[in-house]
Amino acid sequence: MIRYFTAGESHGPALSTIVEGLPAGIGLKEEEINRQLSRRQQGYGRGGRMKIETDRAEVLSGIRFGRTIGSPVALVIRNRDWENWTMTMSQFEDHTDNVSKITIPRPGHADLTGFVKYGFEDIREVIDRSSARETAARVAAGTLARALLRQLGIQIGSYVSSIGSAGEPINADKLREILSGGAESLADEADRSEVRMLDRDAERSAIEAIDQVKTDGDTLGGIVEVFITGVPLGFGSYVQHDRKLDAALAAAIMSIQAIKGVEVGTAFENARRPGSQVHDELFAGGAEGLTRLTNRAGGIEGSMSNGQPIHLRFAMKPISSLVTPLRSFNLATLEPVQSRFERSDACAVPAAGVVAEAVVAPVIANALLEKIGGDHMAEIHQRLEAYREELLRRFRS
Ligand code: EPS
Repeated sequence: MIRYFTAGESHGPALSTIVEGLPAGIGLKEEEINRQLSRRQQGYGRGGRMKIETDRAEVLSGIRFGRTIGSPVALVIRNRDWENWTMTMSQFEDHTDNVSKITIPRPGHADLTGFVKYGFEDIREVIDRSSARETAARVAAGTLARALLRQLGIQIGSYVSSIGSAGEPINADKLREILSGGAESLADEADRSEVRMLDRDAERSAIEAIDQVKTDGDTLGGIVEVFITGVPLGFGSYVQHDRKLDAALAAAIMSIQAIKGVEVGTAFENARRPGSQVHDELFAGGAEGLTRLTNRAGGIEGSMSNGQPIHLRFAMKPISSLVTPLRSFNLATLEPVQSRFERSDACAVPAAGVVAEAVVAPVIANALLEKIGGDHMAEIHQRLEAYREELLRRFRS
C-alpha cells in the first residue's frame, strides 16, 4: 500500500515528502512532477508569494533511469522565500527577542486553536505548518501514484465549477463528451482558463468577482469537480468501513486546507428527488461491458467503483486571511482588536483542484493494489488487463 507524509514549514528551507509502497517500474519524467507543481501555482487570485516561488522537486531516492525501483521516493521542494525568513524561522539560533510575536488570531484559521493546543506564544508556529503551501509536497507525492494510474489507463482531472456566486456545473452532455477523451482532457481544457473554468461567461464573472474582493480586501471560495476515468468496477469494498472507496476519497479531499464539504456524484441534488429519478439504470453490454445513461451516483455504488467515471465535488471556504479585518482579540492581553493581515491569496480555488487531483491518486492506486496486487508495473498491467477482459466477457450480450 502506498503511504506518504509531508514535512516542511511555509517559510522554512523546504517542503519534503517520502512516498512509500510504490511498485517498481513506474515510468516518470522529472518534468511531469514539475509540471504538476507549476499547475498548482497558477490561478487568478493568487497573492505575492507565487511571484517569489517557482516550485521544482529534487528527487533524492527511489527512482533510477526514469523508473521507480520499489524503494521509498524522497522529494524536496525548496522555498525560495526562505532567504527572507532565516531569522523569523531560524531553526537553532534563538531570535525570540528580535522577532515580534503574533498574538492576534484570524477568524476561520487554525491560529486560535493551534496556539492554545500546542502551548505556543507566537501564532507564527501555527501559521507556518497549517499553511496551504504544504500542498506543494502533496502534489509532488501524488504525481507518482498518478503516473502509475496513467500507465494503466486511469486518468484524473478537475475543473472549477464556481467561484463565489459565479458559475455552475457544466452541462452533463458537454462533460460526457470531454470525459470520453479521459479525465486529463478535462484538466487540459480547464488549464486553458486562469480560473480553470470551462464556461467563458462564468470565467469572466469569476475574474470580476475576484477583482472585486481584491479591491474590498476580501476573499472568495468556490466549488471544484474532480473526475477519475478508467477505473474498472470493483475497487473498494462495502464489507468494512475502512475499505470504502467513497469514504477514502472524501477523507483525502477533506484533508486539503480550507475544504469544508465533499459530495459524490450529485448527492445533495439526489437527496431532494425520489429514488426513481436518482438511481442510474443498468444495461448489459456496450463498449465497456456495462452501460449507464446517467451517472448520478458518481461512479460509486456500495462504496465500490461501478465502472462509471468517479465524480467528486468539493467546496472550498474563502481564505481566512483578509485585508479588511474581522473582529478578534489579542491572545496575550484578551483585548478586543481587529484581526491582522497575513500576506495571502484572494482566491486559491483553481489551485485546490490541482491539489485534489493529486490527493485522490494514491487512494485510487491503493484500491487498485488491494484489488489485484502486484509489485511491479508489468505484473500489475497484466493482472488489470485480465480483470478488464473478464468483466467484458461477463457482460457481453
Ligand atoms: C498561505 C499564505 C500565503 C499563500 C500560501 C498559503 O503564503 P505567504 O504567507 O508566504 O504569502 O501564498 O500558499 C503558498 C505559499 C503556496 O505555495 O500555495 C496560507 O497561510 O495558507
